[in-house]
This record gives sequence, structure tokens and C-alpha cells, in this order.
Amino acid sequence: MQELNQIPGNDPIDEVSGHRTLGPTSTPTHPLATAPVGMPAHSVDGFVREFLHELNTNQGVALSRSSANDQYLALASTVRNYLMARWLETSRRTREAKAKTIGYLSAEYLLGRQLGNALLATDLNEIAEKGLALCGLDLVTLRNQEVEPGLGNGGLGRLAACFIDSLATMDVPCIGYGIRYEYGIFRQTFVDGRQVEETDTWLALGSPWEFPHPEASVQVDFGGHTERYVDADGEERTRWVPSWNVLGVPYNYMVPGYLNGRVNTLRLWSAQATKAFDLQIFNAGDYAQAVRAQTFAENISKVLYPEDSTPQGKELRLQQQYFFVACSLRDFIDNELEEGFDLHNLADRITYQLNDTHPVIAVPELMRLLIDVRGFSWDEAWEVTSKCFNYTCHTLLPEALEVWSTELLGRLLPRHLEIVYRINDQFLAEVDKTFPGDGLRTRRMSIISEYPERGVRMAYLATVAAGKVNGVAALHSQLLRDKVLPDFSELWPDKFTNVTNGVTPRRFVKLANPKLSDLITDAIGPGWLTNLERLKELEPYADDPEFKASFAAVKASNKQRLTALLKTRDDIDLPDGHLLDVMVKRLHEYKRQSLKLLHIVSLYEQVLSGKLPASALTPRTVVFGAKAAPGYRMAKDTIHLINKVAMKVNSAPEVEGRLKVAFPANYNVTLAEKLIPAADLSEQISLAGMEASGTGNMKFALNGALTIGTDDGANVEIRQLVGDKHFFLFGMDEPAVTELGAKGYHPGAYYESNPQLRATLDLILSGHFSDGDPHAFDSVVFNLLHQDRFMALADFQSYVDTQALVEQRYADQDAWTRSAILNVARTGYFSSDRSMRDYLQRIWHTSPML
Ligand code: 26W
Repeated sequence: MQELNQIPGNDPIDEVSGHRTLGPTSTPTHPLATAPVGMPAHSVDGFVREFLHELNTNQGVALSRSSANDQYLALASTVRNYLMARWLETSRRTREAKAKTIGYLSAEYLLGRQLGNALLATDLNEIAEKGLALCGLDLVTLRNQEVEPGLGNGGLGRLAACFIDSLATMDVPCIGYGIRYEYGIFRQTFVDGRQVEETDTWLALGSPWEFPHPEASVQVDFGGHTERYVDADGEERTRWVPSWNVLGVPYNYMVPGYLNGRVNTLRLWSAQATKAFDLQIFNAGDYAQAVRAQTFAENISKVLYPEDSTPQGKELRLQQQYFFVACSLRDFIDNELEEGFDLHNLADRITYQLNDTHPVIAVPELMRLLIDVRGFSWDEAWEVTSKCFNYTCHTLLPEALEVWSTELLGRLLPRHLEIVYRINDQFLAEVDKTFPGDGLRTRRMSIISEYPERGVRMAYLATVAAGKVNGVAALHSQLLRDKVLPDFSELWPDKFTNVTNGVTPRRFVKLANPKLSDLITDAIGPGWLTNLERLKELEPYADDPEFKASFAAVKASNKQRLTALLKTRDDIDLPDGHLLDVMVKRLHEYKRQSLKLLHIVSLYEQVLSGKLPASALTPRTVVFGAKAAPGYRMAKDTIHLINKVAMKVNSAPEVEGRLKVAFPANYNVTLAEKLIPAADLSEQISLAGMEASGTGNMKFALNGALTIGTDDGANVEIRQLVGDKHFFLFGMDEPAVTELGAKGYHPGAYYESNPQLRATLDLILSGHFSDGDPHAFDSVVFNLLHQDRFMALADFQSYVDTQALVEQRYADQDAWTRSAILNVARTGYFSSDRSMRDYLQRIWHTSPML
């Protein structure tokens, strides 16, 4: 075999790695420096040369001495090099065209692994596989080396990742702005069935996907006070005199479009202490104290807050929000616009999308930049600002809506608080003009709340400033108008719109489910991956016996793949031939994992007590995946209960071979990509009116799972599209929930009147799952019985009845497969490409560059 340890006379690639995309561009001194360097050769040989070059020069090792991590890093750099020229070209083309850019402002991006996606976007998968094989290496093994960047909690962060993928694929200029958390979402382990959090050290072995640009750092100020002064023109102005500052260092990530040559940028900011801290050290005499101050500054981007939906109102969180937003606004103005650009026209060049309220402090920040730094009048600044922002709301839970106390805001960002007060004054004057003398209304709509303490309602501020406000599914947008912001939708009916969420089919169909993808391509030809509505062409195949057999074989093979993974990853044995029933999402009461649990315990109890022969159960494995916010007691207790039930059920001879519960720890994007394609049944069982949209629901349907779900979020639209016959609807709808809430929900009545529900809860209360301790799960059970805001017991009977229908349908495998195929064929609508088209047309008013 050829000696491949050393590179045979490689071409230098310094042009590429030395190129800076940020900071003031110096005049090129070499004719070639204006044009991006070419791509490495698209051949197995070229790939191997590049790979070995990276291994030798970047990792500094010979192939024979390299570790798996070396090999992974070299492979990643190799693939990256193929994208480099396109990245530079994209940036050049966008500037030259002076095209309008989408500035996606999001505190979270749940990206998932990068390598597979980069190989897909460059069409290098096969070449890489062959080239690595020549080196005696296995692509899959190397892909598995990658630690996913878990820079998000759940749906909101994953949605951001899908959206930037779609924009790149649709050739739309977009910069994603966010935070480079040193520690992402915690790694979950179980100890005695209880969740234990470990830090996520995703950067420990190096991240080959990021490009730091310390030379383009931005200073961000905090604290201090404001002063008035009169400027040279005799105008009264305000000056912010901050008391401390940090540096934001940008890290660029490639966001490659699918086979289209576009590579957009995700720019994540990392906090670093400024020189001021060094000076402090020098002057203070107390070296240790001064170094501590440095750590304080760098804390800002240290860790992702693991709370999903309950804001803690923590100072550090507000620091994070202002930090990344201040960096991002400055970055675009200073580095992306040409010198001398008239900021009165800023809205022609950027439209900022506020991903929930987390980045809303950008509104007063832009006002401050325009007024205090650029000398705009208030009205001029507002004219620009109110054209630059749009706001997406991702929740309906009142406790998820952020309110920052004016005490904290005034201490951290005194100038911004002044600006918010003035925005509010002007806004309330407008309200008063439209509804004269309606003081109650004015108070209701005020951006400033007075109870329980004086605070800034960020959702109101966002709504006042935004051109458009949208919810994330039809039902959610309706409820947003009617229940969360009714006064605002009355004042500005045209401001409100809906954009139903979507998911990227590149990651969640093609990468996650290659076998299904091949089957689809065999049937309808290529092209569907960027035009997902074309899945409709699969409909006739739902009655084609040969196709059905192949489809079922793909599902079976995906189950085998999952079985192998769970065995090595978690030492979990998945039995063969079971209905695979999957509930994966964050653990939250409103999502009602406890309802799924009651169903399991109910089946188990019926067999145990002899009410049902085990043979009557459809063999079923229920898989849970869920992280609980570390401070969320009820969620953590629910995880404990699920694990305890799993231990008992899985070792009970009575249900052996019939019922199994699996709860692999640390559910993340990587696991989702294996779990979802294997699932038969998708659990989407939130209390109606609570789940804004859901996006997991879409991923399951697109991969041929049938949904059991309530009339909530995007379930509503999924059911409309796939048809009632192919969707298992249960439970109260939103009006019924509201009515029951008004009447008074009394869970005890369900317990009293429903013998099976009673037997189920009693079994838990007996200590059966807790080694005889009857009180181990009091918190969960008493909550269900006494104060459950999410009415699990009210939907129990409907849920178990509908599960019985699931079993009936599953018994007819042919009918099941037909429904599964129709789910795939009819859910092309849920591509995030379609969501992006909706945003482009109705919110951003711009179009792709091509
Ligand atoms: C700590 C404060 C906080 C508040 C809200 C953190 C995170 C949030 C997010 C809005 C929660 C979230 O991820 N919402 C989910 O957004 C998805 C994308 O739109 C929807 O599909 C989910 O239904 C919604 O729960």
C-alpha cells in the first residue's frame, strides 16, 4: 500500500487560512488576494492529499501516530477547506450587491454535529468515505468523534439552526448572531434514576468549525450613569458614562447551503476582559482581586442558562443578552456596511429578527447608537429603529415572558432604561390618542409593569418596536392575538401574523434517514430535498405493495440502527418487533410526560392485577428523552419517577416481551437523529393551548411515524394535512380547556370516578415503584391530584382509549405502513424552507439573491 503518512509536496493553503473576513480590510497587495482561493480538487486523491496535509500541518502528527481526535479534526478541516472559497465569495457577492441581510438575533443555536452536514453540503460524503478507507480509516467512526455544540435548550434554539440552514440553501444573505457559550446545555446522567448535571465541555478537544477574530473585537459597556450636556450645535444631548466594560470576540462559523455554493455566517460572541482590567490589576496592588475581576468579565459567555421557559431574572442573563446584541449591532454597522453609509437607510440593508424576547434590548441599543453616537434626533432614530425589527414569540406560558426589573436595568444599563421610558411615554400617548381617556387600557398596555415590582415587559417593548409580530403555528398566533397581546392586536391588527415553524429536511430527513431518502429518490427522483412539497408525489405509492414493503424495511433497519446505538451508548436492550413509542422533548409539566407515564403504569397495572392477560398487550417499547431544568423540582421528580417505573416494568416477568420503558440519558440533536427515524408513534400530548408549535412533531411525521396528539400547536396543522384517519387525536381542545379552567378543574373527581385511573395512581402511591416507600413520588402524584395546571387527569381516559386505537391499527401492519407513507407524503409543508419563504414575503420583504 502507498505510504500515506506524509504529504507528497502539497500546495500551500495560507491564502485561505490567513484571510480575514472581519475588521477593516487593508488594500490587497497581491493580485490574487482579491479573489478567493480555489477549492481543493473534488477527487478521492485530492481529498486524501488535503486530509494528510491537515493531519501533518495542523495536528502535527503522522497518520500512523494520530489519534481518533486528530483524524476527526483533520477531516473536519479538510471539509471546511472545500467550503472556504465559497464562504469568501458569498461575503464578497453580498457586499457587492448591497443586498438586504437578515440579522437573526438568537440567544440559542442548537446546531447539532457539523461534519455530516458539511459533507452533505459539499457532496463529499462518498469521496471522503473512499479517501479515508485508503488511509485505513472509517468515516462513521470519525463522525462519531464530534461533540455537538449544544448551545441551546430545546425548540427555540433548534429552530434557529434550521432557519439559518434554510436561508443559506435558499441563497438569502443572513448572519446569525448569538453567544459562544463555553459550556452549552449540561450533560445529563442518571444516578439512581435521578438527573445529575455535568458540565458540557464541548470545546475541550478543540472545535474545528470556528474562526476566532480577536482583531475585530467589540467593546461593550455596562453600569455607570448618564449625564446631560449641550453639544456644539447647542443641542441638549445625553452621555452615558459606563463604569465597566468587556470585549466581545467574534467567532465565525460557516452555514453552508445545500449544494448551492452559498455559505452564510453564524457569528457567536465570546466575552473577554478588556485592558481596563489589566490596568486595574496594575493599579490595585491586590493582584488576586484584580484577576478575579477579569474572571467576572469572562463569565458573561461562560454558560448557557439551562432554563427553558422560566426566566430567572438573573443579572448575568441580562448581561448576556445585552452583550451579544450590542456586539451584533455594532458589528453590522461597522463591518458589513460600506464606509459612509447613511444609517437613515439602515432598514434597506438589514432586518433584525428577534428570536423571542431574549435579544429585545437591541431596540433601545439601536436607539442609543443612533441618538447618542450618531447624533440622530429622537424621531429620526425611532423612524429607523421601528423599521429594523420584527419579533417572534415562542410561548404562551405567562411565566415565560421576560420582565426585567427597572432596578436591575437601571443599574446595568442606565441609558437604555431612560430610552425605554421615553419609548413608553410616546407609545402611551399614541394609545391615548386612539382610545382617549381609557386609563385602564393605558395601564394595561404600559411597557412598564408596576407589580410585583417595577419592571420592563420585554414582549411589550418588542411589540411596540416591531414591524411584525408573529407566533409559530396557526393556533399559537391566534392565541397570541386573543390572549397574550389582545390590546396590541386591537390597536395594530396588521402587525400580527403567523408563520408556522418548519424543520430542515437536509438534517432531519437526508442525514438522519439516508435509507428513506434513497427510497424517496428512487420513487420520485431527485430535487425533493429543496422542494419538499414534492413529497406529495409519494401519495400513489402508499398503495403500491412493493413500495410499502421497502418502506417497512427502512423502518425496520432504522430500528436496528437504534438498537445498536442504545446498546453501546446506554446499555439498553431494545426488543425486536415492538411498537416503538417515542416521547422526546424538554421535561415540562405542560408537555405532560406524566400523562404518558400514567398510560404505561395503567397497562402494567392491568396485567399485574389480572384484569388483562399480558398477551392482550401489543408489544410496545416506550422511549423517553428529556432534560429537566436543574432548578425545576417537579420536572426532576418526574424524571425520577419515569426511571423508577422503567426499572420495575423492565424486570417484571408479568409483562416481559410486552412492555418496556427506555430512558436514554442526555437526549440531544445527535440522539434525535437516530431516534426519530426509528419511531412508529410520536407522542405530542401537551395540554391544548400550551405548546406554541412543536417541531419534533414535524420531524417524526416526515420520517413516517404516526402522531398521537392533542389539538395543540402545529399538531393542528399536521392533522389537517395528513388527514384524521392517519393521526390519533385525543383530549380536550383549547376552548374546552378554557371552559374547564373557568368552571374549575377538580382532578380528584376523575380519580374518584375512574377506577382504572385510581388503580394506576394507587399503584404509584403504594410504593410499588419506590422500594416500598409510599411517599417517594408524593410531589408528582399530589400535584396531579390537586393542583395540576395542565389537567393531565382530565385527558387520561381519552388518551388511553386512543392508545387502544393505536394498537388496533398497528395490528394491521399494512394499514399502518400506508398511514406512515401518507404522513411523509403530506408533510412537505413543514420544511423550514417554506417557513423562510413565509418570513421573506410577509415579514422581511426581501427575496433570495439568485
Ligand atoms: C428562560 C426564559 C426562556 C423563555 C422562553 C427560555 C426559553 C424560552 C423559549 C421560548 C422556549 C422554547 O423553546 N419555546 C419553543 O419554541 C419552539 C420553536 O418555536 C416551539 O416549537 C415550541 O412549541 C416552544 O415551546
